[in-house]
Amino acid sequence: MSEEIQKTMQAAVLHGVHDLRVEEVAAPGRPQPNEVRVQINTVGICGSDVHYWEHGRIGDFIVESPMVLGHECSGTVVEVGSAVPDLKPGDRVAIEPGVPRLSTPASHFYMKRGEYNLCPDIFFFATPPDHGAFCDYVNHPADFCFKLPDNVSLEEGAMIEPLSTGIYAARVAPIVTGDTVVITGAGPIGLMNLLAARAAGAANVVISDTVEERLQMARQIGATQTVRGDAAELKAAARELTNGRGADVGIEAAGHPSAINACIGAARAGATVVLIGMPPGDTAEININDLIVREVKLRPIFRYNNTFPTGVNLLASGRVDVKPLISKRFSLKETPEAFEYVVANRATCVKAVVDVG
Ligand code: 572
Ligand code: ZN
Repeated sequence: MSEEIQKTMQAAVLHGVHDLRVEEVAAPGRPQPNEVRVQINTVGICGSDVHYWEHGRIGDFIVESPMVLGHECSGTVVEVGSAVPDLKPGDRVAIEPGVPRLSTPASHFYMKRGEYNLCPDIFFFATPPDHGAFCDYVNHPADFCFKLPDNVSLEEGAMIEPLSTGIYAARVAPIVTGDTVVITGAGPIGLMNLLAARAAGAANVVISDTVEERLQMARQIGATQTVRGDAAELKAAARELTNGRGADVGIEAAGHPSAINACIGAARAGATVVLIGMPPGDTAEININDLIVREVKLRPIFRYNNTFPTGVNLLASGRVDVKPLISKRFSLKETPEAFEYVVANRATCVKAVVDVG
């Protein structure tokens, strides 16, 4: 192909704390042989995007130079590299934002094990210094673009990324048919985990939060019980459902020390508690003796791997419906207002999305 392609495009670029600008930037050139050029359609706003906007950093990842935000994205393939076997222009795809660069032996080691989320050199949209997807076009490896069937919208496709944490948690725990699961935290991550847990066959999902609006949403999308109270109430709820044992699986999605301990406390002996939330200050006091005598296994997860094909199937089959979680839509030009909106409406806004195309 040799027609001219656009040299510039619009993008939402973070210049500093509370300084997000929609401006003209250089567009990507021709895709590499293994890449496709994707015209971005929908990008969800993640808590990490908001965190960079509010604080300019997450831990050691510091926004040192202007960075395009956004990593929950989908779009339409507009050009295909010469070595791409299975995608063509016009295909609608969900984009997996994390791609190992394979620049070190360690990276090859983890890639060959299928644990590519652990590759130390992973490229990840909107994690400094890597640019994200609040823009018109990206070039992306075709292996990390997943064709959506006709019955899955691009908006739903963009939700596969946040759903992936739930798919991965359910897989590694594992959640098996009939399980009783407790989830601490009913924010976007907790709610995506709720959807994935039900799809994995959990018979009972008890979810806790301090915000009633979030619990109401949780009940609407499949929570069998919600708890607004403290750790004792969550534990009592889990025990009542399990002949006094406690939950088979715990999923910690609040990132608060008290929620971590509430999740562990509600889990039965021999359970796995999946840790997703990152506590501010990085640490939490945990009773190790309690973990040992009850053989409660802690299983931290870092992003996910190999979840997108599952995500496509869950949406296409109707086993998961992410549509109720999309709370508000904005245009690319309105991205700065979208961030203001998300922060002002944390209790009720689960997922705001930017319709780029
Ligand atoms: O969807 C990917 C994702 N990952 C998050 C948060 C939100 N969305 N993580 C929490 C922050 N870490 S990090 O290691 N980092 C900024 C690279 O602290 C990544 C995973
Ligand atoms: Zn995210």
